[in-house]
Amino acid sequence: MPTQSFRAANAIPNPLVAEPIVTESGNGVRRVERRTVDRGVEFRLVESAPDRAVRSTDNRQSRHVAEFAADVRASLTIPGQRELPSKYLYDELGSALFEAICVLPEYGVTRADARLLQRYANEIVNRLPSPIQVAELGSGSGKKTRWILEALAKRQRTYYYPIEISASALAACEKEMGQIDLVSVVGYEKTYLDGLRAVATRRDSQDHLLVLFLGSTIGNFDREAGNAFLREVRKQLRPGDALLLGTDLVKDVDTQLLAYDDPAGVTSAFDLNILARINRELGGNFDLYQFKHEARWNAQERRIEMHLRSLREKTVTIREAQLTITLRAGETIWTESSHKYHSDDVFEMAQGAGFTCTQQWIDQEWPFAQNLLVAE
Ligand code: AVJ
Repeated sequence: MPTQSFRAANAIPNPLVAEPIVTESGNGVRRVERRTVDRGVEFRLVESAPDRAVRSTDNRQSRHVAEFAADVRASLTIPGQRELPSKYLYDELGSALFEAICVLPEYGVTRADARLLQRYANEIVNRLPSPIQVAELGSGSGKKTRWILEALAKRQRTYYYPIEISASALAACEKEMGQIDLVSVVGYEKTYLDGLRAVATRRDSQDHLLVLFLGSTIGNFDREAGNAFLREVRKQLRPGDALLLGTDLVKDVDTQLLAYDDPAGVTSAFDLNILARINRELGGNFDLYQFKHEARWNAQERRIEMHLRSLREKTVTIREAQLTITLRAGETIWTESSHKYHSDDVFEMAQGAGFTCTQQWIDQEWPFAQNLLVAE
């Protein structure tokens, strides 16, 4: 009997064992096809792998740990105010928690961003040169990008390159956007500028580029670093290329504080997860119950700051960072900044970086601006 059931299972044609036919289709997409034919029925397995086939090798994993450990060590030992780099908030759990933040009634940023894109997608697209390809910095799941891609795909086949350090967010984005007619998606699991460099060097000489930097992610940068970042983006562009930049605008302080300290505690969980991640990936022993999430409005810098306050004096060890620190009772770790803008700020930022802000669309319900910056 066991022999027979073994035979029956074995008799199912399995394309996985067939010889792979590999084709490179340009734009970094590698197509692997395996085919078997059984009693006239063809079984086919097709995988499309953008040039990230090497993205999770052991090598890369250990490099990631070393870099994470070095960053944690450097930022937690800054004299005066300890910090952690906000990009480490976004592991798989952090990205999922951020998606939850985006649907909080108190956090209007994402809905305002999406409303503007939905309402003005055609108007925005009509201002762009052709042919044009699209790169997105920090795509997240890419939901709101759909409006722009659909508007563009009405006039041309559109290549869309999401650039994202979160593998899970990138996978979700590729799946979702890959379903739009006449849109081809090639994801880059890279940092913003590395990804943009890869996209920019790969394109043909007649192709223009639209860079999307949505959701007010620029707000994570200090003002000076934000300006420097825009200049770096500009360096990868040609005159006439465009940057669509989302910026959350200054609004009343209570509304802003509530958006970063919601009563259901989702933002608190998002913030605390950075400590949990250090425990998981770097062998840390933070006791999350001994920390309290805090949102502050820094009026001088016009930014919300997220902090984690240690409720008591506590010694923490992080094995992979070879680090032991003692936090005082009441001391905070600064985990993120979200700068807020006046609508005029953006025109200045654009000028300083070699762009002209040719148009701005502002949401009336939740002050937020979509800005079209054209490379000079
Ligand atoms: C993704 C950086 C735009 O600053 O509003 C939301 C991140 N942090 N709630 C923001 C965030 C806490 C968000 N950005």
